[in-house]
Amino acid sequence: MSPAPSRPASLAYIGLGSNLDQPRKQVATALSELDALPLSRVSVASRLYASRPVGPQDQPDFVNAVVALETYLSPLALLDQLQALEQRHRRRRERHWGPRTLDLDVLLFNTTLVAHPRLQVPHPHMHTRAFVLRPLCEIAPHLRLRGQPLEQWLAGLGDDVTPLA
Ligand code: ROI
Repeated sequence: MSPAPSRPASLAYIGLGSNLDQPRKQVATALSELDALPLSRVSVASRLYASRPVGPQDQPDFVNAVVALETYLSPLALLDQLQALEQRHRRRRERHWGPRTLDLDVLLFNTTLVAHPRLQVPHPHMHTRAFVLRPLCEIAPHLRLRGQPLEQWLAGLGDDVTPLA
């Protein structure tokens, strides 16, 4: 991620999800594309997980993962990059909460709160979603959301999220 500016990098956590067009491949490819984003590098990536869909059940299971991304981009510049990357995967989203080729969500950005029409950070639903919390817990077990450890949030949710072999 050269050139290295003099200020420290930010640490963003990004959630990845796919349930269309070879989801494992979509997510695996996106992991290396995230590492190649300008002024950014993936410092840790979770394993890939299979998860039952949250929302409408008449759609395929998802593949999910979470990465920690060191970045010198601002939250909105990062969002622009993630949306461009989704488009390169010819993102299809057939209906609200329906199947998609690739979804990339900014979950956390340092301890920054972002309340912008295009972006809310922390992601407003992340503490309710095992498909985010389980991989996040693998790479950042120390994190707390709304004052509560990830494991505690997970304990209150059905656990239908399992690592892929
Ligand atoms: N369900 C699962 N299991 N994984 C996702 O990534 C996912 N993404 C979504 C909705 C449709 C809410 N459900 C999901 O956007």
